[in-house]
Amino acid sequence: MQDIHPIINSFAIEGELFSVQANKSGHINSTYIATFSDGRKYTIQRVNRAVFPRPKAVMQNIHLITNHIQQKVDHLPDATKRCLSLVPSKTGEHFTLDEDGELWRAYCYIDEVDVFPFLDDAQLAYRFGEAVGTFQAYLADFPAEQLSTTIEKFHHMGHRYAQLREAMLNNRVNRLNAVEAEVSYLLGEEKRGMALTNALESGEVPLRVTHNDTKISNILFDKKTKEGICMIDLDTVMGGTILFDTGDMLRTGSITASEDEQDLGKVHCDAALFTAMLEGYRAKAGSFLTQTETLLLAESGRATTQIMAVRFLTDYLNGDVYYHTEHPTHNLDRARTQIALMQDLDRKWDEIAHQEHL
Ligand code: GN1
Ligand code: MG
Repeated sequence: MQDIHPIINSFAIEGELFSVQANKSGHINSTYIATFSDGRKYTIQRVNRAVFPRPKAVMQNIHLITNHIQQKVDHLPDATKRCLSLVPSKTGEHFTLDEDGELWRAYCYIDEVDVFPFLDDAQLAYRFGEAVGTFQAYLADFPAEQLSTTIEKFHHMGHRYAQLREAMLNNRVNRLNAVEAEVSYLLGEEKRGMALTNALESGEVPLRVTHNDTKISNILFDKKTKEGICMIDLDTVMGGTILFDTGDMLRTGSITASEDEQDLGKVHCDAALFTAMLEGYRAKAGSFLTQTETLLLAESGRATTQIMAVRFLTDYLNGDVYYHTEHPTHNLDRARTQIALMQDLDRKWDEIAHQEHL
């Protein structure tokens, strides 16, 4: 492990460093928790340059939106838990660069919270929905065009299918034969999967500030109140359709197992959780949703599950070059859970999609 003491030392943090621990939960960045002798903690992260080629633009986006949200939550109880807060470097920037030119940032650590890999409680699902709606509501008056596009076509389904086809063509690590069933299922679903991309491109749904990674493990739930109090992992905040966020919420909040579960018998869509999330979400976002956005809510859950299936399978075919993996079939396992979830969403479609007309 790289010695990160000089990096921590370059942030404007007073006091004596007590310990540093690696946190392995993200698929993209490298994360450490630094504890100081007086008990204060900070999250120290290296932004993955292969994924984010313009990390300074990522930091500028984060700076802009955290300032905006902080003003909105200032008067609320536990205000410091409601938004990530960047720690400046000693030279007054929102980040520091190490000797290899890698960008690092520090956030104040938010304590007394729970994080879940998936849910099994409808009340928490409702709270998750509220958290996503609240995040969007805070940013509803932020001009989306002020944000840089830090990953081009991030949620563009056509682009993700083009990447899948390229990976199939290259078959770089000879894995194509082993995934014929997955590939053929996903190719058959391509047209339907375009729903969100098409709606955004045609202007049927508006461009808004979106988080783009609202998976369940990116929400901090307050230990005491159980409120979904803070949305973390702001790297991909950009302009988009808020359906990308409802989609990732429904994908990760309705599944009954972890994203990389190998026993597909455990992977289902829990219709009660799906419904509860949408109720909580509407309670906070109802005032600004357009009719078309509302009509596409359930579809957003399916499309976002699909885009993740395509992306995981693509990375599997490319030899695991994008996501952190811990074993050779990790990306394939992830792709398979997403396909299983899509299929179960379809089985339960009448039950879960009717509510979009409420
Ligand atoms: C990645 O950064 P992390 O691990 O929260 C990915 C998301 C996926 C997610 C799936 C920049 O998120 O798009 O939905 O994995 N982030 C990026 O777990 O590609
Ligand atoms: Mg992320």
